[in-house]
Parts: sequence; C-alpha cells; structure tokens
Amino acid sequence: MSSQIDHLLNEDRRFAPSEEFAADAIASADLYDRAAGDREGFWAEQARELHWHTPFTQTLDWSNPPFARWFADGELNVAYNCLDRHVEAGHGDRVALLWEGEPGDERRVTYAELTDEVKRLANVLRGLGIGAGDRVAIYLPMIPEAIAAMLAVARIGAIHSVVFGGFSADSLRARIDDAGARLVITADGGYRKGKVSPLKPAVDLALGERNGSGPQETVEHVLVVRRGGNDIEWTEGRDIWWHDVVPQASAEHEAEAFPAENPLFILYTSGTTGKPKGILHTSGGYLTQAAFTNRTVHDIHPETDVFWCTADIGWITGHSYVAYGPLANGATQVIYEGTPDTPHPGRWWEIVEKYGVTILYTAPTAIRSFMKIGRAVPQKFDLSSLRLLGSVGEPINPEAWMWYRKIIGGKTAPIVDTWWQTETGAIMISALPGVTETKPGSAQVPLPGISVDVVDEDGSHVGNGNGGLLVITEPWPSMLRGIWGDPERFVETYWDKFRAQGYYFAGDGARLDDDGDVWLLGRVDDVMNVSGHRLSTTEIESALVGNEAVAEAAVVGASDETTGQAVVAFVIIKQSYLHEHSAEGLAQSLRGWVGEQIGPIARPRDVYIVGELPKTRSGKIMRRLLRDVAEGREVGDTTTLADTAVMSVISAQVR
Ligand code: 6R9
Repeated sequence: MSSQIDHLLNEDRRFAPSEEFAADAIASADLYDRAAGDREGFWAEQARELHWHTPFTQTLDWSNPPFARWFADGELNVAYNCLDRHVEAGHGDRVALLWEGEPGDERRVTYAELTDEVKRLANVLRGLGIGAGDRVAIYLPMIPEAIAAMLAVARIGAIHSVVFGGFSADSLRARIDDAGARLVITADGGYRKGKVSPLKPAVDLALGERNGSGPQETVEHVLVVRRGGNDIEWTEGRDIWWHDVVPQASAEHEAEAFPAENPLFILYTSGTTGKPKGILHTSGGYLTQAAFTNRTVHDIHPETDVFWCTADIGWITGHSYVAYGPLANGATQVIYEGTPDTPHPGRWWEIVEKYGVTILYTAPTAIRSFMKIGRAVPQKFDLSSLRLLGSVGEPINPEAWMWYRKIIGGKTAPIVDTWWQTETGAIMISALPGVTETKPGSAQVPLPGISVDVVDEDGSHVGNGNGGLLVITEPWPSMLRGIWGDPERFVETYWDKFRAQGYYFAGDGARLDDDGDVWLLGRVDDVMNVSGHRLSTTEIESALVGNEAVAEAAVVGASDETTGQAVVAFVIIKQSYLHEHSAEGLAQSLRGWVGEQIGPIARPRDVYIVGELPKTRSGKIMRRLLRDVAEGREVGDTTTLADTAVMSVISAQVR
C-alpha cells in the first residue's frame, strides 16, 4: 500500500479548466463561500429550486442525532418535481429518455409522454391497493418502464426497493421479505449479451412455496412488462400484464403532497455481515442534493446537453443520476439496456456518436476494460460531442484517468472523480467542472455545503500529507435516514466509531495530500469493490458454506487489473466430496453456485481448494494473509496464527 501511496502523492499533473468551459459552467467558485458562510442557508436555497406544495420553514433538525430531518415541515411530490413541472413550464416536448435496447431497437420518450405513463401507472398502483408507505419491489431491465415504475411509486408516496436484475431469486426473496413488499414489478426478461435473460422465473422462484419457517408471503401481485418475449409461467389472480392495465388506466392523476421526510426508497447494499442493509432515503433532502449535484458536478444544461450515466437503476448511481437527478433538472438522457460489448466492443462509443452524448458518467472498471481492448475501438467513432466526463464507484488510478481524458475526452473534457456511497445518496467529494484544477487520481474536495475530514483512530484530524479514515463531520440533506427495520445497526455501523465527535464513519481509507486534497484508498472493512459493486466477504462465505460439499470458506478481495478487486475464495471441502470429485470440478461448480445464490457479479474469479485456513488463536480467519496469497505477494506477518505452518501449505496448494 505505501508504495502505491507514494506513487499517488507524486502525481503532479494538473489540469486547469479551460476558459470556454468556465465561461458557461453552472458551478462557480463563490458556491464554496456561500456555503461556508451559512451551510444550512445554502442547502435551503438549493432546496428552493424544487417545487414545494408547502414551503418549509425549518432547514435542519439535528436535535436527535444521528437521525436527521431536513426541510421537515415542507411538503412536496417527488414525481411532480421530475415530470409535471417541466410539462407545465412548456417543456413537454423535450425528450427525457433516449432509450436504446441491446438489439438496437430504440424509443424516445418526451417529458409529456413519461408524465402520462407515470400518471396511468400511479392509478394502476392505487387500484391494486398500494398507498403511501407501502413497499414495492422493482426487478426490471434498463427499459423506460423501470424509470416510470420508480416515479409512479414515488408519486403515490409509496416506497420502492429496486433489486438489480442480475441478482438471483434468493437475493430477491431476501429483499422482498426484509421490506415486506406488497407488489413486485418485473419483466418477462431483458436483453443481455445478445440473448434474452429471463427475470420473471426468478420472481416465481422467490415467491414460490414457503416451507413455513420463513416469513409470511407479503406479495399480493406481480406486474409484468413484456420485453423479452420469452415464455413464462403465469399465476392467475396474482400476475398482471403491464400492457393489459397501464394503457387502459386513466391519465388523470393529481400529484399529492407528502412531507419532506416521507420515505422514498430502500436500496440494499452489502455490509460487513452476511445480511444486506436496506438503506433508507427520504424525499426532500434526497431530491435536493441529487438535483444540485447533477446540475453542478455534471454541469447539466437541460436545453442542450445529452447526459449519459451508464449505471443500472439497481445501484444508487442509477437512482440519483439516471432516475432522480436528471429528471428533476429536466435533462435529456440516454439509457442503454445492454452490455458494453454487444454486439461489438465499440457499442458504447457508437451510442455516444449516435445520440451526440455531451456528458458521460461511468465507472473506472469500464474505463480499464476499454483500455485493455485498446484505443483503436473508440477511435473509430466520433466522440467530439463529449465535453465532460465523470467517474464513480471506486478509486480511478491516474493511468486510467489519463487514458479517459486523452482517448475519450479528446484532451479537453474535464474529468470529475466523484466519491459518494449508497448511504450518502448523492455526490459528496468531487471537483467542480469549470472551477477546480483537476488532479488525476484524486477525488479532491468536498462539495459546497459538505464537510469531510480524514482522521486517525481517535478521531483527530491527521493533517496534510497523512492517511487515515474518511469521515463526514456535518449532516447533509441526502444522508441515509436509517437501515430499514434496524435502527441499532444504523447507529452501530456508521456512528459508534466516532460517537464522541459525532462523525459519520464512511468505511473508506483516505489520505490528504499537501494541498489538502482527498485521495481515496479503498474500504477498510470486509467489503469488496468489484467493478464498482459492493460485495461483502461474509455474504459470499455464507453462500459457499451453504453448499453441501463445503466445510469452511474464506473470501477476500484481491486487486484485479480490470475490475478493481476480484472475489477470491479459499475453500475446505468435506472429505467425502474430495474423494468423489476433482478439485477443478469442485472449484468450477462452486463458482457457478455462488453465481446462482447471489448473482453473477459475486461469482469468484478463483476458488482455491485448501486443507486449512489461517486462523488466530481466537479462531478469527486472517484474511489479510489470504489476500497476500491471492495477490501473489510474499505472505506477511504470521506470528499471530495458531499454526504458523499453515500459510506455507496454503501457498503451495494455490500454486
Ligand atoms: C456511488 C457508489 C460506495 C463505495 C465507497 C468507496 C467506493 C465510490 C468512489 C469510491 C474512490 C470514488 N467509491 N466512489 N472510491 N473514489 N470516486 O459507488 O456507491 O455502491 O454504495 O459504493 O464505493 O469505497 O465507500 P456504493
């Protein structure tokens, strides 16, 4: 780690904003001064960019930390802010969604059309008995209906829980049960890698026979969009085709006002234990910060820009920068259903050229995989429309940053490296385009109105040039309001570590350089970051030991050139299975098993069959040592192991 840090701190390339960019930029340096002078007043001003049915008079209520209330006596409707108000302002004909299906089909959806669809769907949901506070699970591919579904749920004050379409039936079931969802909105299937990938069968499995020991079934209906055209099973009375009810429903629906702290969504993310956490976000503060950051960090000019955030709506980035931020700002955006390399490796660049994308927001893992394929592919397309690039999800190494700037950004487009989390709801640390002189590899500075620090284990500021833990020192509008159904875990996970100071502990290591800019150094807990997706080691370990052949398992995130980190598993197989099966066969089937249990993104890159795992005397698995092996390094200090010989045995087995 330290040589990597030295390398980072020696990074002295700087890119000042061009005069042309600065002249038209939404952000300006005085935002920092305004926010520094009156932080709450600054956020109140941002909140007033939204439409409030009932204006708020109170900005922040922090009387019961860490449970914040923002704009609490105000009332608004999130969907009205994303739709109706643009139509009422005369922008109904503006394209909201430039949708491209993987097979090449396309749909352009204007603000007027999307508003119409959402109103109809809101009426359908009401007709199914869904009301404020009810939970609706959304398990859809990246199609316009996915956005409509989120907004219709929001419109009636209900709470959505979007589950990534790549998650398995088991993961879906766990999320449905935890939230107690009454309705699931899904599709027959969606296109992925050139073929239809079924979704409805996973919903059927998730809602299938319960053995009596689990929780009661809460789902009453399944609303199904036809997308893949694949054959599916049908449960009469429970399943409803979208096309049978939505077009027929009334397009009259008045948006009701809900309190600013009305829950908007739950989004599950991996924590350090096996059980995913349902991160809860509410309405007014969330929408304020999602819209503000999209406007200033992505420099959205709704009249002229074509924005493309490549994230799936199954992740927070898809919530804040596909669904809510861009629509609240009345922007035009591209949505692409499929994978980047289908049917050819230039697919993304073809889309940029076709739609004249001006702002691209994506993840370092994607950039690194394009780097691997080589510049010849993007250079076949006209990327000259791009004027701003963004990065999110994991640290972007300076080489990938430089490649992104040069090959994709034509050496002129500024790059914003944006640090934030599911829990923070919106961007927290980033350069402001047109204002900040950028540095490859550093997320740099907290946004106006945001206060962060890097501290030591005791919570003291480390000072420039030093590393420590990233904390957020003041509440922010889009902060999580809790973990669904588990207020204690909320306090314990994020607030207990620096209780004395009242800091939010982000779980990331960070370093301040000599200018005081922030460099993110990855997670400090047992959470891995694979292609920008958070996975918990424990969650994968429990999936592995759930296989009848496995006696014990330990999982680590090993650094990987393309995906940032990769899942590497060390597994002890039960004797009886070892005799009957080859090690390669077992490793192969366990990779598949994890993919089925959690989802393909969790599938280990490597599964090593070993005889023992390195444990301390108190029985704790020393993952640090396994990571050394997985990354092909000399194994570190083994003196605290109960059996110091075990690592040489493992190293030999892995080789
Ligand atoms: C938005 C999102 C959050 C974790 C976070 C950190 C890592 C995200 C980053 C970054 C370095 C960046 N992370 N952005 N690390 N630089 N620009 O990704 O949310 O899925 O909850 O992940 O991702 O480790 O703690 P989420």
